[in-house]
Amino acid sequence: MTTRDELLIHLEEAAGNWVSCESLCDKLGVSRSTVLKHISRLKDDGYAIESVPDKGYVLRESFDLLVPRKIREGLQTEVFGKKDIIYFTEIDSTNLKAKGLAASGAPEGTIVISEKQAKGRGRKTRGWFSPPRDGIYLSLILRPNIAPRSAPSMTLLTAVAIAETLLSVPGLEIAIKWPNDILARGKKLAGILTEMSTTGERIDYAVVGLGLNVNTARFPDEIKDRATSILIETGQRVRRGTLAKEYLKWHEEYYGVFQRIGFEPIRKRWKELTNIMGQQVTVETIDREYTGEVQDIDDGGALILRDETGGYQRVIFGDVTLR
Ligand code: BT5
Repeated sequence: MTTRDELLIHLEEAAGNWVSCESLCDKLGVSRSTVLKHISRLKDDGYAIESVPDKGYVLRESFDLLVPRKIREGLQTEVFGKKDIIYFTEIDSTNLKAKGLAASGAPEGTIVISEKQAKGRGRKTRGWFSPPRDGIYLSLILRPNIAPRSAPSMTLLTAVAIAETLLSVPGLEIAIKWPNDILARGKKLAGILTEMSTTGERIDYAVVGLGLNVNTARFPDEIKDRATSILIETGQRVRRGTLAKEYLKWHEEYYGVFQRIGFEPIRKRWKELTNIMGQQVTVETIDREYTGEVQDIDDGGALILRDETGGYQRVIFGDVTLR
């Protein structure tokens, strides 16, 4: 953890009480000027820190930070988030960090979470807009015992877990779009990035990254017509910590179903939560374009299309457009 993030966690744990500069220097093992520098930068980044010469510092409005303590409080899981929660106020990408940790042996259930991403990643070379403290940017390390060809099912399982989480938010109308989007009234509310490392027929680890727009009020021009947030949809701000915990609970539950029973129950639920069954779609993949009516998803999470000639096509990855 960086000194800056440790400092913020100390202030948050003080729960609205003043913390002296001396005690921060002691706890962090750094000089007074380092503390002052980090406090000043955190303030510049919008953290509500007050300072008074004889008292020290206090963090106001810390109720919705995604610090590990807030995630652990009341978390109803056995494994997810019960191991390490690696927290950042700012990082390039939580998926990148999680992949590094997984490669050096971090156990299943480890999560990486950040208040902001400087280079949030989408699929291929795309980006993910990740403004500070507005969304949930969370990556989960998994070590599923499945063949690499079944990997798309991890993304679909995650989509179901996110959809279940969002169903409890009043006034939100959501649908899953194959393979990795959650839409609200046709606009993108959440995206999933699943990345993995394999050896032969084995998955060493998978990292499942969730980007969810919670209290985002505005999007950049390039995406403002296609992106939305819970705040924009419902007019209400929602606590990110509560949502993140709900998501971890649902994800662990479906992951357990997947391991005990297989993909079938998830496939069934996915089909209830998507709006693309029976729709005419175009799917753009790396090397070609498919068109047809969505018939089904198969037991590995691939999309099954029926084209004009009555032939069936199986598509593993791609970008879907409704026609
Ligand atoms: C995705 O890619 O939807 C996967 C997004 C995953 C983001 C999470 S955040 C935590 C973890 N760490 C990471 O670095 N990434 C994951 P894709 O289907 O390729 O969609 C990307 C496209 O969505 C972009 O090209 C934009 O058009 C649009 N977009 C970018 N930011 C958005 C946002 N915040 N909300 C809605 N749409 C967005």
